Amino acid sequence: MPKDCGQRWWKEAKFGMFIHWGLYSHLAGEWKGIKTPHLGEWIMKHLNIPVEEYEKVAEEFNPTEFNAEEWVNLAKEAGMKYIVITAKHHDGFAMYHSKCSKYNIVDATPFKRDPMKELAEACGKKGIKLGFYYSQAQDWHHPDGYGYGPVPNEEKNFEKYLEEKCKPQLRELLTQYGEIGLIWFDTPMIMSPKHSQELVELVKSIQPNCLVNSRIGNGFGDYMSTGDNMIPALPYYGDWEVPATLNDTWGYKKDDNNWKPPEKVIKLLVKINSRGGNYLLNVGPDGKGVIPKPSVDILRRVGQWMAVNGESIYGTKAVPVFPYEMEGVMFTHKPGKLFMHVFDWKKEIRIHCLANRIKRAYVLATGEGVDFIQSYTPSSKQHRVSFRLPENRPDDLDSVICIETEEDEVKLDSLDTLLAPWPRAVTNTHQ
Ligand code: JFZ
Repeated sequence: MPKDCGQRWWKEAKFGMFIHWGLYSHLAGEWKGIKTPHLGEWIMKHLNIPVEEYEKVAEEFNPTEFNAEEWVNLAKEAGMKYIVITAKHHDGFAMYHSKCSKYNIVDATPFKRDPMKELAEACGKKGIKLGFYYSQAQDWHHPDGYGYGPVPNEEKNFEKYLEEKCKPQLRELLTQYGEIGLIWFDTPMIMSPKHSQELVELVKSIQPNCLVNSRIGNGFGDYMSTGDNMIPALPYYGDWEVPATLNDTWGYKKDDNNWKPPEKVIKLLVKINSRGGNYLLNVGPDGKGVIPKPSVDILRRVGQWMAVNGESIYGTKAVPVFPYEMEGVMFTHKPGKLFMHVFDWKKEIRIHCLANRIKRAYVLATGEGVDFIQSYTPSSKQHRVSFRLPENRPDDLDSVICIETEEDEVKLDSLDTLLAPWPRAVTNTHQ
């Protein structure tokens, strides 16, 4: 990602709120008594709802309990620094007042309000960056959109859709809602490199600092969006983000209550950050504009932890891979500080192969000093440090010890020195 200060905010943020909200939220995972077994926002496709019938859902969609300030306050309370909301998902319905398609929340529903306008104002007031999710290829409402109706995609005029709807709507989103932090494109499908490049240039021509994610397609974008809920196995020394659900759907489904508990969310946040990534965690508001209470409760508990331990998350960078696996402990890092996240509190924690010179160690939440003994064994060429933890842990989910080091970077011993070359005598005798 360019090191332009205008885009550094994203690298510092580490934690954002994804919001999937649309006509599908009103259906809540069910259509004419049939429950979709798949993602809530894909109900039109998976239950084969004809466009003419799905359109009529707009006549019932009236999210009168929507409150932009409440949503932004929840993101802030959770410690999230940015919001990405579905301006138009694959169903083609615009959740803002679009002039180029009457198929939008102001013109087609009894709600008549523009929630993106209200959200933009609330984000501006609360210092939260706003991004828009935009499905640039799939559009199940425009006759030339990818995935529209029964017509084979190769028989459509995709360029016509791009010129008539996709590009005009992107211009609307980038000129009518103030500063936009990022456009979160999704499922490029048949987009050519030329198509992807044109959309990136369109975004940057209007708001040069607006970020674009990699799902614009064809290798373009300022950072990589991983697969849904997928975490790179090792530190990935680039700019990347994990889009993730709190339960098993993005769009609201009234029967999906498979919520990730706060301790799992915090562990995922720490794991993703430890490998250098951002965590974009989703909420799926219902058809009345209400974020499900379990989501709210989970994010509030995560926020309590973030309020005390946010220093161990914001602005962190990837930690090199320790040579040994460690149970119940993970690390995040910023120059001169290594944050040890202790999930299983105990009297003593021993860390092998940390070669840094430690200046001091303390409980991040309280500042209480933590005694430690460092040692080095020349014969094994390995460092070892033993931390004696206070009796009481500051947080039952994740207690953070800050280890201040002389060096900015994390220094680790290598196991290579122990992988002695196989004695020649036992090499293959058939050579
Ligand atoms: C897409 C959407 O289809 C889905 O509805 C949701 O919005 C999600 C965030 O994005 O689903 C994807 C897209 C890409 C991958 C997986 C699911 N992928 O690259 O693995």
